[in-house]
Amino acid sequence: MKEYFPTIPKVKYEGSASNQPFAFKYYNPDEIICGKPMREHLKFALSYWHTLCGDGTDMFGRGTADKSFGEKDPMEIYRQKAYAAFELMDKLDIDYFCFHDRDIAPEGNTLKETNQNLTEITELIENLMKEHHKKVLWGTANCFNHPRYMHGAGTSPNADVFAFAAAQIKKALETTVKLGGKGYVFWGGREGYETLLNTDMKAEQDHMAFLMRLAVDYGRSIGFDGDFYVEPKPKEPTKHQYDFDAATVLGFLRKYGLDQDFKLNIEANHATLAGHTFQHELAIARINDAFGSIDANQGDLLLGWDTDQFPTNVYETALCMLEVLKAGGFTNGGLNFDAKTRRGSFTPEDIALSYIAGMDSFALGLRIAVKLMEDGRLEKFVKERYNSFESGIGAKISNQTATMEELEEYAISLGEVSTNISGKQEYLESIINSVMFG
Ligand code: XUL
Ligand code: CO
Repeated sequence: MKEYFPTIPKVKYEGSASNQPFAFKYYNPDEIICGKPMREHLKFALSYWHTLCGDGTDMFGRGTADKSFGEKDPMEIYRQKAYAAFELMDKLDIDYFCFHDRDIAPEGNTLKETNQNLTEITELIENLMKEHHKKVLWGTANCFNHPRYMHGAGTSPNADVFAFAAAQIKKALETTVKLGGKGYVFWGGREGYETLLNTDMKAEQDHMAFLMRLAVDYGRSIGFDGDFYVEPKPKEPTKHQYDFDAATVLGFLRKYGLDQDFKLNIEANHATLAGHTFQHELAIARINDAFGSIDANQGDLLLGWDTDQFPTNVYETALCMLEVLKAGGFTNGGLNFDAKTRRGSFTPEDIALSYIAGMDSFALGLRIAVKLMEDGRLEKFVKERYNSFESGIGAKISNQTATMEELEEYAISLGEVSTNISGKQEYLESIINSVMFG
């Protein structure tokens, strides 16, 4: 059988002392941590688009990596991509993958032809999944690349475009169900506006919600029993995206009665573009029972766009995994590396080294998060910080029986607040360092 990445060996756990580049230093897939194997805590997924399609093209230059696998015919190229994807997942010990419809099969001249292409490659992928024991984390439709989506898809001012988007999502849902995916993502690439001077924001949002309702109803009717996700992102490609951040999306879902079917897919770099920390977005999802899945990457805080870098900042991965543990772990979701190698990291080996770096960073993050929980000082501090709500007037506030009159009377009787205690931010940050570095 043809080998697509002959210079990449099967990557195994060797421990932190290893200096072998193609080895995991911290990710030991079958090691049991808090009652379950690391692979189940982390549920790593390969992103088909970056890994098998992204060629390093940027606004100033053409691709630096060839992902055509020596083929010319579009269908043949995509068949090779599929074989290559499964070889990579095997070598990197990755159990899941995520895809857009257009990542796995090429567009034809008509929608009918495009759908036929997709059906054909889906069958190949289904067989490869069985052979290699791999699973779909989530599927989605690419409703942003084709020129017809210049003004958006579900939010386009053109009803014909809406119909095209619906048709595309219908087929993407069928594909996801056929491949046994437990997640389906809506990411609003171009679902937003460039200027309000030409935009009926209410109509656009009503249409988008209707499209999501149609997708839910259709998905459930064909047996999709997984989670629908919205992936918040504030901007890029549009100036303003309607799925701006976790809180905005929750407001939208509730307004349109979609909150029972949708959870959130939180992406690190999207959080920072919205001016939030990754931890903030995850916490918003968790406290609203909307924690679903994660697009694992990191941005460059000096840049104002989505750089989709492989995550290597362990402080961030630790705080992320702390949120995941607090949320009770993943159910249908997981950690999808929505990340690409830099334009200058153009070799096949770079792909493997980047995944290893990302997986090890999250494995370290998990190990640290567990230690932070076992250490207990952070949790204890936060609990104690609010203990004024456990008795007296505080208990009446927390069980919501206090009245305005009573609170006024109480405040007057106090004279002044004399019990504020320090927030000890610096001390708490030093606890993280001591847990991380011993
Ligand atoms: C774009 C992005 C997408 C979604 C899926 O910023 O994150 O790749 O994850 O459409
Ligand atoms: Co993403």
